[in-house]
Amino acid sequence: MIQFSCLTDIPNMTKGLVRELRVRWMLEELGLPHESVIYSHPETKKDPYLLLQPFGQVPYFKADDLQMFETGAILIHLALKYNKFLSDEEIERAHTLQWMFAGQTSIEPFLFHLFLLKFDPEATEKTKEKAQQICKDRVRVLSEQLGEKEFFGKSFSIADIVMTTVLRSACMSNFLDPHPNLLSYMNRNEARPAYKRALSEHVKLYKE
Ligand SMILES: N[C@@H](CCC(=O)N[C@@H](CS)C(=O)NCC(=O)O)C(=O)O
Repeated sequence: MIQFSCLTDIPNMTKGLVRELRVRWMLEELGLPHESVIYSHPETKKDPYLLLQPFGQVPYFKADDLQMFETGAILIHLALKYNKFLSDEEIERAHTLQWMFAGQTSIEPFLFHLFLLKFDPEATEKTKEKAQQICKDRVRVLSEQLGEKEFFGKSFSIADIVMTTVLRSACMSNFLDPHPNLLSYMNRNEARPAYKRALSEHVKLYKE
């Protein structure tokens, strides 16, 4: 049985933002049986957890003889193994990977930085405004690039799993409001039955 790790005892404000949701969503899309292994935050910082995820983060992923970490790599592995959500046509595949990495490296770190600043008592208003502006600019470029397209590639792909989950925190800060195409993109992807199933399992980890 495929297994992946997730956290319990984590703040309610991270609901729907933890990266394990991406792996859940992919597994639901693929219709693969899976189980999540739940850890407390302190447990992830010591052995035996560190043997599975050396940075002490979630998720790790285990299937048969394979043990790995890094959400993006897990999604690529699953897409290649099951030949879904990553085209085998060279140009389309390259563009899917481009948008997947754009989500993870050109958008997510800036949104995360802003998230951290919000809870940093030493962060000045000026620093927060600057960080906000970077996020707004990145989201604007994304909106321009998506244009009237349904997805970042020709069809739904691992790039959309990453981008949708990355943009959830941008949604919470209302950064998508000036961009109806991105709002429709989010609605379209979040309406997928596999996403709904994944999110419903994910939120069960949180105590109200
Ligand atoms: N690059 C890693 C990042 C994993 C990561 O940041 N996990 C967060 C949850 S989204 C975590 O475990 N945070 C708790 C911590 O760092 O102590 C991946 O994509 O898998």
